[in-house]
Amino acid sequence: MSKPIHQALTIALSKGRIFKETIPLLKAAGIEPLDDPETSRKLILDTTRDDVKIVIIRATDVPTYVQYGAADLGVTGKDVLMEHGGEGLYELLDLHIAKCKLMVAGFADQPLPTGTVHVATKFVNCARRYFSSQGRQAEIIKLYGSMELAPIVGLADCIVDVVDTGSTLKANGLVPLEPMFDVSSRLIVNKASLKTRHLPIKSMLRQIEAAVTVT
Ligand code: PRT
Ligand code: MG
Repeated sequence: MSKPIHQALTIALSKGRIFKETIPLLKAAGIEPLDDPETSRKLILDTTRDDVKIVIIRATDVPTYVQYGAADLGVTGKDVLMEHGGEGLYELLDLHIAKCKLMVAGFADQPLPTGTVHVATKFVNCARRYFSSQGRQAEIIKLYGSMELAPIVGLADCIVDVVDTGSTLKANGLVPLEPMFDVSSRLIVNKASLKTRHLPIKSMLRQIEAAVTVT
């Protein structure tokens, strides 16, 4: 496989909140994208550093790109990372951005069944691990979006999803029931890249680390 863009260090980012909140941290390492992914259709962005490129991909694909070395580095939510499993990569740094919680959510007035709980989620691995670690039977129903609808239409007793303000749950008559874990975005690195490109990665890591605001 030829890897033309691999002369440079490649950082995988998703559009939206992760991109917006990562940009100030990359700036501290002298890295500023030359295009705005919200207005440009480019998927590979040159930056103010000749030796660094940014690839724009779906949030859930970031660990996969880094696992296979298609990107050397990436920024991904802990939720996405836990769901992926972390194979082939290392978590380098907690960036303390894009914070939220992975939650079990459902109806305030309906306790979850003591028998099999029907759980709708896109986080099937996280949900399976959570319920089985508590010795609870769960049927996990994989969805790709609009999880909040599932309990309302009787598809599931509850959902597992990321929650920030809780207003999306509230707007659909749901409440947080059980917190599973706190989520923030992490800087991840391909295991082989960390060995072969140790020096540039380490210096970039130091500069980013110094810019992180722990909240
Ligand atoms: O949207 P797409 O399918 O491409 O992927 P994605 O949803 O995984 O990407 P994106 O950019 O929406 O989220 C990227 C990462 O941001 C997630 O993996 C989380 O780590 C983090 N994050 C932080 C959040 C939120 N806060 C958040 N609030 N991700 C999603 N949400 C959703 C939430 O599920 C709800 O539907 O935003 C909506 C508003 O939340 P409330 O609670 O404030 O109403
Ligand atoms: Mg989204």
